[in-house]
Amino acid sequence: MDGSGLPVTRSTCPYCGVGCGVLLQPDGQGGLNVRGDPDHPANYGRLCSKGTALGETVGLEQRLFAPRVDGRDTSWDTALQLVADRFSQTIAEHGPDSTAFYVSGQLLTEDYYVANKLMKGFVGSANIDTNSRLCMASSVAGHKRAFGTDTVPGTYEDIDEADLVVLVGSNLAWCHPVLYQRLLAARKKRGTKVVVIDPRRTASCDGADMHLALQPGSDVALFNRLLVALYDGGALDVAYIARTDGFDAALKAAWNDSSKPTGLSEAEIQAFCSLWMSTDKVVTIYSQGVNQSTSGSDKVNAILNCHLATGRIGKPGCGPFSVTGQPNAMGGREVGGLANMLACHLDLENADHRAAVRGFWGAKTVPDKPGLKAVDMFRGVGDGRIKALWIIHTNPAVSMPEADAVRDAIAACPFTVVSDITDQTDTARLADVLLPASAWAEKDGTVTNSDRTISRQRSVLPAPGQARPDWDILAEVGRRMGFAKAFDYGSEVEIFREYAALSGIAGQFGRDFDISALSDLTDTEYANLTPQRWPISATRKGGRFFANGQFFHPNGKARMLPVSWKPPAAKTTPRFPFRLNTGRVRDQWHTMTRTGLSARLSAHLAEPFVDIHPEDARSLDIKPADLVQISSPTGTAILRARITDAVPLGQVFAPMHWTGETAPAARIGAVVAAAFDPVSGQPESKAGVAAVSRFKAAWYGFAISRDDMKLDTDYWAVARTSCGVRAELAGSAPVPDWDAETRRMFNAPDAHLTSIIDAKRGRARIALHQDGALIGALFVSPTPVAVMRDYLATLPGSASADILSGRPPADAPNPGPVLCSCFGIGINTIVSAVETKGLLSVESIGEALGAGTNCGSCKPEIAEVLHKLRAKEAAE
Ligand SMILES: Nc1nc2c(c(=O)[nH]1)N[C@H]1C(S)=C(S)[C@@H](COP(=O)(O)OP(=O)(O)OC[C@H]3O[C@@H](n4cnc5c(=O)[nH]c(N)nc54)[C@H](O)[C@@H]3O)O[C@H]1N2
Ligand SMILES: Nc1nc2c(c(=O)[nH]1)N[C@H]1C(S)=C(S)[C@@H](COP(=O)(O)OP(=O)(O)OC[C@H]3O[C@@H](n4cnc5c(=O)[nH]c(N)nc54)[C@H](O)[C@@H]3O)O[C@H]1N2
Ligand code: SF4
Ligand SMILES: [Mo]
Repeated sequence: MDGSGLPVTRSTCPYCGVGCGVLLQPDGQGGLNVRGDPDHPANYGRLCSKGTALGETVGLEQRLFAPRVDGRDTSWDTALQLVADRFSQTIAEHGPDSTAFYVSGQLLTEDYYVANKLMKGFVGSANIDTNSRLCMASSVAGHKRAFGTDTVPGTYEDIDEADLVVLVGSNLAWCHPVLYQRLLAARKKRGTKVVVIDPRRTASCDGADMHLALQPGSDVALFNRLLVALYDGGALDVAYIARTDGFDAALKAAWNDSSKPTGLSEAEIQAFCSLWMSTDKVVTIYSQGVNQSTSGSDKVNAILNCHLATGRIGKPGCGPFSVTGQPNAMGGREVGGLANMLACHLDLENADHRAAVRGFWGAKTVPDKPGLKAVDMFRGVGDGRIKALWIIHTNPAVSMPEADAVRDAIAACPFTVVSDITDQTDTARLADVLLPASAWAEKDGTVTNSDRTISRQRSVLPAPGQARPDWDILAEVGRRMGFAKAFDYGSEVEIFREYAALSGIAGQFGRDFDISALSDLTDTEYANLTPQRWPISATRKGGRFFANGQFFHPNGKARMLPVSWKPPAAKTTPRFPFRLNTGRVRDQWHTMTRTGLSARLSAHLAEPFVDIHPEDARSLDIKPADLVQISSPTGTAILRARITDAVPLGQVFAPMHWTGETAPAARIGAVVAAAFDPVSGQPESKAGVAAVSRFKAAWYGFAISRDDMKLDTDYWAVARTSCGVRAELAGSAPVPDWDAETRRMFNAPDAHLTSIIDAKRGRARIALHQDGALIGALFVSPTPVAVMRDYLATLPGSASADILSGRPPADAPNPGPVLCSCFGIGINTIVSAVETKGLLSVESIGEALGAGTNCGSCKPEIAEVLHKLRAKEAAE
């Protein structure tokens, strides 16, 4: 309870792996107030823009309320009996390996545990894989090779205490913003040096001491150079190396890589190596630029080698730190959600481990071979090996590489079940059976964040319609398949206790993961569980791993791996001359089913885009805001060009977020080939090849609308606004009658239409009013439409008689595109405040306007604006 009299509940943010604590306060009318939890050890009250906007994403407008079979609403009884029968029948006819589950690092631990138990223990196949295969698999493989288990030794306190933080393939400022704020705070206090290793210049480079724009995929060569430099410079920790095997072979492999291309100058490499060498407290944070690579596991081991060789691991302020992407990516690894793991960090290939888990579960058999990993799983769906598929809490028709082929495979699968909170996703639209899951604010359970801290997620809103928690749906299917006893769960806590007890067995095998001290939590203790870092057993509590040089290989030592540089799988050719890099933007989460509901978040970057270097743009005759077509041997996407030297020559970068729902021509996953790391099975989503050309649009359009529009042009992209939607459009064929087309698009046959049409020049400006209020407007031009978009987006619903000018009246301010989404402050407002008030720092802008003072996620971009203004002033 707080001053308002409404109850406050502690929970966890459902987005990234930082795992920030939130205070949730339902307003009693379906809405939710969200604040950072000042007591949570991950964020101490801070939230980023996405966390701050959580309350705007709990609306029910796109929710799925009832189970559906073949598109028709039905009862749970009918739907779940069908799922159980079809899975049982498929297993009986074609064997357990003809079925598969594809799940998610966003499932709660309890959901995940039940899914894994059902597939590995009772269906009798290891065909359960997860979107973590696209995300964390290379780190898992690298950790297991080096440490003997998948142990993340780093903690958030290490970032506070480090003197050098190296970000490798991590855009921390946008993807783990609260951790980045924590790094900036430490830097302010102790002058922490920051190095960013990333082919492109990102928001994380702003203010970094060094940005190494290495050639895509060359991280192994760079860290091998570092290992040799550590040896040459006498910076090795010989006593610690005695706790490892394989140093000589690793060093030899590193030597052999000495002349391998990194794209960096000798001076840059030397500067990096000497900074690393001369700093005792080094934390290397790495993420998808490392993992999503055909040499991802080797990249991980190249980094681990350097930390092991210098003993910079297991000590405060030191260590390799693979930051997890999804809120429960870590928990999913703990429960064994990947096709090549058992549960609780036990090994599928180990007969003793299998026997122990089988006995504990009371299962008949546990598979002794890994199941199909994501790429192979969907290939198996495509070629008919998989005949019954259940997809839970993930959207593979968008997020898998070769997404068009994956979409077609799912569509053709004889029986596909999808559990989601909405029916409006590319994957949900393909389901034979669609099951309504409760969403994060309606669910109870636990998640584990990047630094092994287990936190509670707590339900504060009622589940709408018939929606049910994922574990509950899975357990009932288990019971209906004939495994009544094994899936006899009445609540989350029963699952959690069982899982914690199983981890005790893992602990007895000497595994790292052990939370057995939580196996006898009472219901009340579970309800009140505070964030805790594992291990949590009678003998171990939250401590550091590897401080004593004790590892999890049979001989107790770590292994250094000999690793060698390999180029990305796809080679650029004259036909496909560009390297295609993909990733994330600050204010969207993956396929946008939740963040896309927030107008504030959608205002930051409202359209899919591709970043291309100015010289490449020039040689391809691409002008700012042109649409471009990106093609690869596997697919095509149309995206808006942003011309910027943040990407190097010959490389393009596109975000992963847009889908068939929001911009059907812009599904970048279709362009990404499914080449994968042979060790981890993780796809190379960051180093595809592509051809780039200008999209020959006959016309471009920009629309604003109060209601959803009927969009079916060659290119369209829609984003939510505070009063409806905005859409970018383009077509390759001329439109003969814009007035008629507009009425059709806005589904407004009777609205009052005003238009200015210049057919000769191919321009049209059309407004539709109803009862004196603007319901929509369309601006068409043969070149990209130049209107004040952010201003226009505020008009639907108002009188706005003079909208056809496309700009605000002379006396109205035009704030420009939103930079600070918390306070809705546009770039023009910031520029004019800098110019008129002589503001010199991000802090002074914050004081004057408030921008950047809530979550701070936009601070790097404000700094960039300041930087550009200063450069402009200097040039004048
Ligand atoms: N805003 C936002 N935050 C998120 C998410 C989101 O969807 N939106 N998703 C969450 C999830 S699941 C994940 S996994 C994380 C991902 O977090 P990050 O890994 O930080 O994000 P990405 O943008 O995927 O990729 C990081 C960087 O890798 C770089 N890179 C590409 N190739 C190479 C290379 O060969 N070497 C190196 N060193 N770098 C390279 C890219 O240019 C990119 O800037 O973010 C999490 N946080
Ligand atoms: N090109 C390219 N592709 C990538 C990446 C990249 O960098 N580049 N990154 C990869 C990575 S790291 C990741 S993690 C993946 C992420 O990709 P996905 O996991 O496919 O993306 P999400 O949008 O997070 O999908 C989550 C789905 O779960 C639904 N959902 C939300 N809450 C619940 C719930 O409580 N229960 C259930 N059952 N459903 C729910 C959402 O509506 C949504 O449809 O993308 C991968 N794909
Ligand atoms: S950093 Fe942002 S997205 Fe990540 S957990 Fe915290 S509030 Fe959520
Ligand atoms: Mo991820």
